[in-house]
Amino acid sequence: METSAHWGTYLVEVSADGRDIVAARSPDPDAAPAIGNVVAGNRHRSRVARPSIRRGWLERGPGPDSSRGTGEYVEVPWDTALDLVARELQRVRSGFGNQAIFGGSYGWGSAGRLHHAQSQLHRFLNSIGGYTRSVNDYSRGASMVLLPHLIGAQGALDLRYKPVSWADAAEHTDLLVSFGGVRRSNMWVVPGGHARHVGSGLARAAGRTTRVVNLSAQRDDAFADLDAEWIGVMPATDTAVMLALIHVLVVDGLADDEFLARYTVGADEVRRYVLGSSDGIPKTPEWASAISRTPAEVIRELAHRMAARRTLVNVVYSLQRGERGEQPVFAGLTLAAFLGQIGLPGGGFVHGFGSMGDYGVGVTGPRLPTFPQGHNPVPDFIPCARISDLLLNPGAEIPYNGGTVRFPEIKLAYWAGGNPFHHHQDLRRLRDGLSTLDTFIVNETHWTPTARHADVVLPAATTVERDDIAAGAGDSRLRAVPRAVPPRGEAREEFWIYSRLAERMGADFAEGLDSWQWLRRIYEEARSEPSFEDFWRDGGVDLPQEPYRDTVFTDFRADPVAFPLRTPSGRIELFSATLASFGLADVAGHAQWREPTQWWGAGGEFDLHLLCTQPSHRLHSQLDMGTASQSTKIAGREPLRLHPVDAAARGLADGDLALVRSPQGTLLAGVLTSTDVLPGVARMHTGAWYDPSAPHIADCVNGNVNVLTRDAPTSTLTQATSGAHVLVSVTHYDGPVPPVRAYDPPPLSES
Ligand SMILES: Nc1nc2c(c(=O)[nH]1)N[C@H]1C(S)=C(S)[C@@H](COP(=O)(O)OP(=O)(O)OC[C@H]3O[C@@H](n4cnc5c(=O)[nH]c(N)nc54)[C@H](O)[C@@H]3O)O[C@H]1N2
Ligand SMILES: Nc1nc2c(c(=O)[nH]1)N[C@H]1C(S)=C(S)[C@@H](COP(=O)(O)OP(=O)(O)OC[C@H]3O[C@@H](n4cnc5c(=O)[nH]c(N)nc54)[C@H](O)[C@@H]3O)O[C@H]1N2
Ligand SMILES: [Mo]
Repeated sequence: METSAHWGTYLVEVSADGRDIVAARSPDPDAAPAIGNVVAGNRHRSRVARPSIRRGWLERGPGPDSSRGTGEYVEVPWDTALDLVARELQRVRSGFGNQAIFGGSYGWGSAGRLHHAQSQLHRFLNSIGGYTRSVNDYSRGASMVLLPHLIGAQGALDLRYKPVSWADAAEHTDLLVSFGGVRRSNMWVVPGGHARHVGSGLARAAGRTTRVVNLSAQRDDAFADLDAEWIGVMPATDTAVMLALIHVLVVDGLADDEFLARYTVGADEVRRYVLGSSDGIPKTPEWASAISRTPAEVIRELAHRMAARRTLVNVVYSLQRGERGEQPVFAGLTLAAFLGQIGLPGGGFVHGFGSMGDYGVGVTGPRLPTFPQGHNPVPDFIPCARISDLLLNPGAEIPYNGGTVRFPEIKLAYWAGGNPFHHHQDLRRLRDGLSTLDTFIVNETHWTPTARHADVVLPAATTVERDDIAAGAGDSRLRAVPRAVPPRGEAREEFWIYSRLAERMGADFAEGLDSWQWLRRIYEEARSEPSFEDFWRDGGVDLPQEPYRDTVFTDFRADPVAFPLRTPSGRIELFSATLASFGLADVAGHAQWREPTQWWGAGGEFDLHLLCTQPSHRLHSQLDMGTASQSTKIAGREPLRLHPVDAAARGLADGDLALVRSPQGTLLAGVLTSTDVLPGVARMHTGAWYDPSAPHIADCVNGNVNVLTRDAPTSTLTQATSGAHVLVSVTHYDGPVPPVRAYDPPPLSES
């Protein structure tokens, strides 16, 4: 039977009694290893089997509680749990107003179009009067705020959905200069899943005709088939290299002044800045080399190569998940503008080659079925990465995108389809934030650390346990995703949960339909043929593969007056008067280098720069207990990869346990040495489940990087996560070895 996840479409085999998934496989040679997590994960002891209430909350009632995350749960019948939740929502709503409910929000959940956890939760909360919401995402939260100022909101959207395609690159691009490489493992994931993995195949094809240059701290950020040239750049210093490339273009007469004059505003401010006339510091390759450790000659020579050929500048998402994360995006776009190839086939700027499997597939898709969320009358919102700030500082105001956001007082958070103990930074601080709540409700498939901090945990069915429809942007097929096995234990579809809650609260969530009728409805609202019956019987319908011909900038290049960008000037804003008018201390009108606190030049005790990257063998934290994910662990924990020279200096060898420290916290990791990473840099994947079971040894003994990261925003403009980078110190751990308890359910008793 076929099923679909964000990590792809694959086949599952069901046991003879029909209850269990016993095998999962894909014939696709580019299939994601994460498929290998599903069999063990779907029936794992960490599944939430019954509605569960934290004993402390059950006995003492709602209220702030710093013991969340410890203690036992009482399993109760569904009716009891739903009554409690409905009554508590009613108490908060009538006593404090709907803005006191945080519609927790962020998270990748599962891939279906109907059983999309957040759409379901948001529709339910809207049906009872709304909630405080979050905006933007953890993926490219800084770019989402910055780019509309530079290329217009539509341009920023088009850059995501209609970028220069891999096919354009294969045909036209001579040189792909990629800051952050092109990671094959990241292309295994597509939001919504794809029928076939095409991203890495398209990248491989482009690699045959296009010279790829990987500017990164890791050699294997560009996957082997691309035969890329590696230029080492210390993390968080790319902006300096980009400015130096512009400096060379200007000084050596290689900048495209005609393009700059016709299509951009602000090139003069940039020229003055890179030449040093505005701040006394010429941004020469020698200057950048002292910051990035990239040899000056290499920078100079690269600038000349870029100007001589059709060149595409790529900035991967991770660069903007750091302090002042908007700057490498701003500088990358500025560099492409100085080359003057924006809007030419295969030239200009892209922001996401190698970050997602659907980026650059080159196909526009039809409208996909969507579950309507209704209307939220509550105006309050936060940029999503400010969740701890919200909970810890009710009433406070923060700057955001030139305005201010005021934090309402939150009494109750309801989370579904996301794992803040995976996605958020500084978990100690997050725990403090969650302890301020009166009530924390979580729908989960598994006893994740987030579920273990909740007061009420409602067990949700997984993708293989319900009927759904799946497709991603630019997909080749809209798929029927039939239920393969019954829900585990007493798990239910969230549709069922919200229908029952809404009934209790006198609200209308379901409009009198059951989930199967809704499946038909959202299908029929999006398509008239084939009929829903035929679609379901055939297991799906092929979608037209209409290639788009480049991009945001093609029409604009042809005629910037007839097709202006939707910026104040109608052009690309290399200097944005709007940004400058905000008067922010940390973001100017043009791209700038300023020293972050998290970089090698900071010096001091925390002497390794840790990259926190996307995990190859799972999606974020999902199914970390699964076979594929566990196969990557070292000494039973998340690996810490570092250069052999750095390992030797600390007395570390492959397979050892390391204690990793930052000012925020400590963790245990398994040591893996590699010359694919620059000296001074270390790498851990995100997504190991938080394990605080031996606090005398470390805050997390399983290797969740977010005990180390800082809860500091990218900037006062964007307020996004800076979790990709943190400075750490690493020592050999030779104490008693604590067991990993992250995947054990909490103590449970029956009511
Ligand atoms: N330090 C650091 N941290 C990072 C990043 C980084 O670079 N560095 N990257 C960030 C990025 S880009 C992202 S996108 C985030 C991802 O953060 P998340 O999206 O929060 O991470 P997931 O592990 O995918 O969480 C999804 C949760 O939904 C649950 N789930 C699955 N299906 C269902 C369902 O049907 N219903 C319900 N109710 N639950 C379901 C899963 O069990 C899982 O716990 O992490 C961010 N965190
Ligand atoms: N297998 C798998 N694939 C995924 C995901 C997953 O969980 N698993 N998550 C998906 C999601 S939600 C997202 S948002 C994307 C994220 O996509 P990205 O943000 O592109 O992914 P990362 O792996 O965080 O970073 C890619 C590379 O950037 C490099 N890098 C980090 N910081 C810097 C820097 O300052 N300068 C330079 N030059 N390079 C740097 C790192 O070496 C890293 O290997 O991935 C998606 N793909
Ligand atoms: Mo993401």
